[in-house]
Amino acid sequence: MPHPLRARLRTAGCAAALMAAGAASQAALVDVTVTVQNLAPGNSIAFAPLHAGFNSGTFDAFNLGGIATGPIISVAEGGAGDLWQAAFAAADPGAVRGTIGGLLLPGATSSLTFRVDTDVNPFFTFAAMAVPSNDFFIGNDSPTEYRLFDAAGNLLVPTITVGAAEIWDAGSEVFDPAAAAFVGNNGLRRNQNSVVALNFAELAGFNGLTTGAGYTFNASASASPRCRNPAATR
Ligand SMILES: [Ca+2]
Ligand SMILES: [Ca+2]
Repeated sequence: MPHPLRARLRTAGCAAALMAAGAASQAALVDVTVTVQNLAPGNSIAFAPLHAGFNSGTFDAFNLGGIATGPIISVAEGGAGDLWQAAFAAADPGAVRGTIGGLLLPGATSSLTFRVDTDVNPFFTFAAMAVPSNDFFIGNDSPTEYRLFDAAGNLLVPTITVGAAEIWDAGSEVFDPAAAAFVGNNGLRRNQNSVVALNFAELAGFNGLTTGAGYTFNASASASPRCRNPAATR
């Protein structure tokens, strides 16, 4: 029988994060509940549904300084992530993938339970669009950045915290509030023809606009390199 484990992906006071806690396990098969929590201040950034997968560490969706391709663009521009999921499945057929929750507003939490063979899929990969934005997202550049399980199936990483300084600009769509998801018309997009870069400063350009959820946006993003929530440390 699978061992139950609880994982929590928390968003620090500036952007988003994974936290797992539970009994150590010996068997390869475990049920892992991943909780994603948006710890951004009220009226600040929200996240599209979080795409995630436990995997073998081979699916690499993007590179800092590289041209974004279809799979990560499908996350960064609109959040649907359909091409990201398909590319993940093609690159790593044994991965256990899913999409956690719906629109994650500031302060909100979503969870999903995955049945994971820790021998086959010890790594965790995630990606979600940050909104409002044209093409901003969170996610791990290296597919082996987060090894959650050791060879014995013990949980190694109970928490992943993502700060504002770790928000990516896909470089695929020009900054334009009129074309930004959550505050504008996504269909008005224009090509940026750039590369993946770290960028959260542009979020302030949406301040004062009314979001699709009805609140007036205020980025309130800070430059601290990792806005780690004390409660989420491991
Ligand atoms: Ca990469
Ligand atoms: Ca952009």
